[in-house]
Amino acid sequence: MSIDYSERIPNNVNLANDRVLQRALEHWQPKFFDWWREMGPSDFAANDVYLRTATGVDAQGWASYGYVKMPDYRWGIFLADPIPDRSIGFGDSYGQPAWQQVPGEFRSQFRRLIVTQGDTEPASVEQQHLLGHTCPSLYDLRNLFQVNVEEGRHLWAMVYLLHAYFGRDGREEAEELLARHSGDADKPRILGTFNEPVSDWLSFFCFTYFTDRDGKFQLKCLAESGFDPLARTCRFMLTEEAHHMFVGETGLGRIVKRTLEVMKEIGSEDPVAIRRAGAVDLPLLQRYLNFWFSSSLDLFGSEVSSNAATTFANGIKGRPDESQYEDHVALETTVEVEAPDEAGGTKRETVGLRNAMNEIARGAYVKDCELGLKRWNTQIQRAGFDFRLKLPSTRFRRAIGAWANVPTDLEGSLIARDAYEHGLREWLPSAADRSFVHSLMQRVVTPGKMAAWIAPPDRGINNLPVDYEYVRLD
Ligand code: BYC
Repeated sequence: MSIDYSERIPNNVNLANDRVLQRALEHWQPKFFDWWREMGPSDFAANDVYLRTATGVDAQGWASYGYVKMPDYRWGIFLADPIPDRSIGFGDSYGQPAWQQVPGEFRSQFRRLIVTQGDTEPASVEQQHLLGHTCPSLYDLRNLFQVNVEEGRHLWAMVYLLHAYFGRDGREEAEELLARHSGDADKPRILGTFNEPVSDWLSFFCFTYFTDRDGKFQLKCLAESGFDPLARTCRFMLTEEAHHMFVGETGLGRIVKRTLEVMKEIGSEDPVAIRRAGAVDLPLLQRYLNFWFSSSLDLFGSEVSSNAATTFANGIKGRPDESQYEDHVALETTVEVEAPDEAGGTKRETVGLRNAMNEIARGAYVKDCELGLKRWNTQIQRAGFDFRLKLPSTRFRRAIGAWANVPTDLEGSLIARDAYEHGLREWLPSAADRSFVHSLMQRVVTPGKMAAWIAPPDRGINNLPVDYEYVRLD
């Protein structure tokens, strides 16, 4: 079904045929606008931004570009086209027809996951609230705003499900999604990483590289769901999500490129000299990677999780790319999971495969994270330098799961707590690192110009030149 843009809420779910639902969503809409005005990108409401808007969910329609003022962006409800005769791809109901309604017995489990997913979307917009003021270029400013409006749309995607399938509880949850706020002492966002400040662009690129990538893998799991509207929503969200990770990966790659140029120019690898020349030294970048990677690993939940086993058994949440596995029921198989033992060492526990689903998703995520590091290390090697970026161990600095609060070094070796506390000072960004990074955050808005700490992108958006006026600021 094509998207109806004549409606107050653009949609391809035939909203006009369900007046009650339409009215309920139209009632929520002004609250969303209020939230966007208050918590979304600060200022820039009156500026034209060269944005991508979905006008259809197929290959031709999903990316149509043009100048839009952000408050006029057409946030709407877009589900990927249904797969005819789709059946449930995993769990106890494997092979049965996919559900078009939420089965009553699984209602609270579905609601919990949809609320958790929904909560992250506005959270990320709140985290990025102030970044526009310190953009390194107009190109980057536009990308930030593209990410922001799409996260707003992803909130709409979850709010639609809550309103359409969860009655009064769902409407209340939708209100709560606008009431919790990132970092709020009384009403924080649900998951840890979404309460971390993203107050500089290095953090923004790390966030879009690592945290949006968690989004990719969680959406892949939910795109497998037996509840068809959820699966279709997530399939379409994944097409938009790809750009967010592109922003992170190219952002970090451009920082590495610029740093290498500076290192060659000054003929030094000394962090002090590199900083004096206005670039981000690689050890500093490594500390930011350590921070955001370890925080994002927690987003997969515990290594051994009865919640994960239940949602898999019930056909609610599958594995990323479920079709690549042979056994979709996963009832008989066991796997080994590593955990710390009571004697200060490590042990291997044998657990049912269903209980290890979080760990399986996390493993796929880690592999995907490694690809970017490989590329950046090739850049560094080609430039003739020995430094290599590295992901820390998945045991390092965990707050959730078997390794929560277990002191380890970056390699994952167990160490004494005071050695850990001491080590954190060189493994994570220090106050001096953060204040240096903040000192670099000077706004650059001349079309085509870049801040001195980041290289220009290889190409512009939608085949336009890099010096295109992606945001009209006057
Ligand atoms: N922080 O059995 P456990 C995205 C809670 S990102 C705080 O270990 P489970 C995006 C957990 O909720 C993707 N709490 O794990 C990216 C549970 O609490 P309750 C977001 C945490 O339940 C960038 C308890 O610990 N989508 O889209 O199997 C920009 C025990 O749970 C954390 C989803 O996450 C944490 N890190 O799995 C914009 C998908 N981790 O319920 C957007 C939906 C766990 O006992 N969510 N807990 O009070 C889920 O699938 C699951 O809730 C989780 C946890 C994967 C998060």
